[in-house]
Amino acid sequence: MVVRSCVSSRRILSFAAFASVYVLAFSAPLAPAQDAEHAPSEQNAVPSDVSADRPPNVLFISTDDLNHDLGCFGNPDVHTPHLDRLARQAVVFERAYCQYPQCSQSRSSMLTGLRPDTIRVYDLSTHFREHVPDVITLPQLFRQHDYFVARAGKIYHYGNPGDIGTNGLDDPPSWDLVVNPSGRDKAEEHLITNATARRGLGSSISWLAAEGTDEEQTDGLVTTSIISLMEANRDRPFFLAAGFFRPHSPYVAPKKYFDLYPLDTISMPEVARDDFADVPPIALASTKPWPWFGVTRDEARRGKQAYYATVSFVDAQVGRLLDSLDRLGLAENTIVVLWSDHGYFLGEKGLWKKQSNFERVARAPLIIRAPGMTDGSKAVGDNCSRPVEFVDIYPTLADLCGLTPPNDLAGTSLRPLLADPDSDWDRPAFTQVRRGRNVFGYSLRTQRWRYTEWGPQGSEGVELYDHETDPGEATNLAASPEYADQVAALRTTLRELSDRRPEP
Ligand SMILES: [Ca+2]
Repeated sequence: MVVRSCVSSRRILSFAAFASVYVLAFSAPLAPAQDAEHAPSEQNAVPSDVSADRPPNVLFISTDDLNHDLGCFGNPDVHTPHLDRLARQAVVFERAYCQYPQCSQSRSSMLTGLRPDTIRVYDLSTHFREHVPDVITLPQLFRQHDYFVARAGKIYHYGNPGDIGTNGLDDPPSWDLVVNPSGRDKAEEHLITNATARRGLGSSISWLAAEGTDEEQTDGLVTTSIISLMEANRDRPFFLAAGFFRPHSPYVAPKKYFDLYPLDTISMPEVARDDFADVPPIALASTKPWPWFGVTRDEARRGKQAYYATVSFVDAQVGRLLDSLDRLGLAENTIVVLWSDHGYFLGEKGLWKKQSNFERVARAPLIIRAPGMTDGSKAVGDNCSRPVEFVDIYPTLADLCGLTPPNDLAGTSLRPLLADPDSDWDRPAFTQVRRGRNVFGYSLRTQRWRYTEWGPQGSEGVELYDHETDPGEATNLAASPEYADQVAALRTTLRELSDRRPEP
């Protein structure tokens, strides 16, 4: 079994890859070549000599298509002990929202700190520098301040799994060094069961309970790479981005993670057709065939089982990263951010995947552990219920590290909520999605309400859901006279954003 990895950087002096063992050699300073089995043990861990006044490091953990079905977000059925551990040491943002519920649009927005309408990224192929060529991205800002900045795996968009092992739709000015691992999941795609045979693996419901170890999977290699980079750069400020490809389809993970979810414990939610009687058809346009992309109930259960297996696999990789921060004495001076580019349906409402404006897709995990701010404060382990946006991540990290960000960022620092998750907060969250060439749905989330308009001035439909009484968004209240005042107020706020969309 040959595991392949591509590394490129102006700072690299040497690169070596050997069959069966994944080895990286980095410069400045040179890291000892090693693999996961030969990583330093607790006994020979290097004691911390991190100065208290050194700017904090950032460990940025990105997941693909990870939804809220996690222990730390209140789902006891999904086995995520390491994310739960991180959550107990961090602030969990229960209401964090993507700006666009698809990979490239969400990632481009978050990493530039600008909304999709500003960077004009509405599809998977447009690079944000086509419209904002001189933008300073989040990692680029850290490079400008003499951090060592590197990624392994998917941070900007990649076709997943098609582009695994390549640079994908990367942004070279963002990085000092990049690592593009490719593991068994990629090499053994022929073993995957695809229940949606007409779909490519990236848009499929498909699964594989894989042979072999975590470290042979692409995401295991991402983890090993980031651990090596931590070790090599522990003596200077770093921004390291671990970009996991799972739980995005195909749902591939080592067998032991499937064993956590016996199939007879996996059920599918009942689908009520009348749930959609009050929903504009355009809101559902990404979900054909309905329900569940046309698979059988049993196939849907297997898909859900496999998705959860990949979640637990990614969770274990997060655990390896957190353990390494501890072992290297870096935890006390490293901000840890975990996020997912958007949420994900697993059969609720008969829907699967993303590209909608429903809560389950607009909402995605965001966890921030900020040493020195949350430790010892009442914020530690608290959940924050204020609506926040992924464009807030950029100004937050700049703020926490004392860096001056560009002055035109769309978001705001979450520092007040990290200090006290119950702080007053009146900012709403916006999510948008495009249908066809130029019809948009804009959605606004406040602490209580979700309000969505499709087409110009809502001409293709309007939705209003009361999350105090209807977290599953079963009843569209937009046409109810008793909510007219509420709709009017939310509409005004929504259109402050949607009316600014530039001409195509
Ligand atoms: Ca994604």
